[in-house]
Amino acid sequence: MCTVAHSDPSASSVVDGGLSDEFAVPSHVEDVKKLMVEFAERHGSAGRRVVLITSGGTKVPLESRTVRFLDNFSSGRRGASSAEYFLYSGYAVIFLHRHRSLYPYSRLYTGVNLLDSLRLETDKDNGQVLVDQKALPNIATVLKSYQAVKATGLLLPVEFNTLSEYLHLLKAAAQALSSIGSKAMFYLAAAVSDFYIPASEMPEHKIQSSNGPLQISMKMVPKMLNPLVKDWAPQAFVISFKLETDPSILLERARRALDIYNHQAVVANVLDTRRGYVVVVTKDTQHELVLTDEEVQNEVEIEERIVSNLTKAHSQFMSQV
Ligand code: PAZ
Repeated sequence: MCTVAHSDPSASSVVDGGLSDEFAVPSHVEDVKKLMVEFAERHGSAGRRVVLITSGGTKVPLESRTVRFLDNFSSGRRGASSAEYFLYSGYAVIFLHRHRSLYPYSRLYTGVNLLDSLRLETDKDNGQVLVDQKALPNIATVLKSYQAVKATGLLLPVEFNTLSEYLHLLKAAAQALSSIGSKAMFYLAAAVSDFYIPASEMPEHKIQSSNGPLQISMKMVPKMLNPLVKDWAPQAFVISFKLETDPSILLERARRALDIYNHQAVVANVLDTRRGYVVVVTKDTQHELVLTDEEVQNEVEIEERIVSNLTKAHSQFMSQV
């Protein structure tokens, strides 16, 4: 592992919310950043808007040779389905997602056992393998959309495994997108841990239960929104997400985030109702997006509404700068 070189101005702790002091820079970040810079410039110069979506949860290890970790509930469904709706709306998408969380298009088949949906045309081992389209509903349409997106290079998937990777890749993405100014949108739907154990305070080996009950002390993860909005991509359209379990504090927390970070909108949601109800909160407005029972039955997805609301707000934002 290497630590952040203080001679690298882009890694200076003045603009990274303390990131460089606590989290080592993963070795592949510079290479991924080059891909993101090229992606942003290619699509920006073609007049296209680019959205960075963060998606999935984060794992926080308790031991450096990790046996145990603290995880969270996020499946990555919101990020993956939103990516599809942004692509339909003409955006190019950088999809910064946790390894093995839901992925655009394939997310529709995560509950399916692949082997139950295939059959052999003949008994021969090298014969054709056929797909049972009943086991994979709409597979032809979905496959066409997926292949079209791949062929046009509109989707750049970037994976993270650790919290440190997530933080450094988000910073790299923000710096990469700064070149396209207000055409960039940040859609920060990942559920990122607020707490972590610094490497220097983590036991190396598996914590022994024979030592009795465990007490852990965790530090606060640096808030990335602050340097993102102020320093890394100050012209971009930035949306954060706020999840609560107590509905009575949701809107106050969303408004507080807008006051502190001064970004454009918060998508506020409650754990149990998040698939059918969200509120898009801006400094001056508050839009409730709700699915009716009938819409839920017809498999309408709330992400379609969220993306439609935010792409319109993004157009307005761009016309004002
Ligand atoms: O990933 P998912 O579809 O299961 O859940 C989406 C979500 C609840 C993680 C997202 O809407 C969200 O609120 N993200 C921010 C969470 C937070 O840190 O407050």
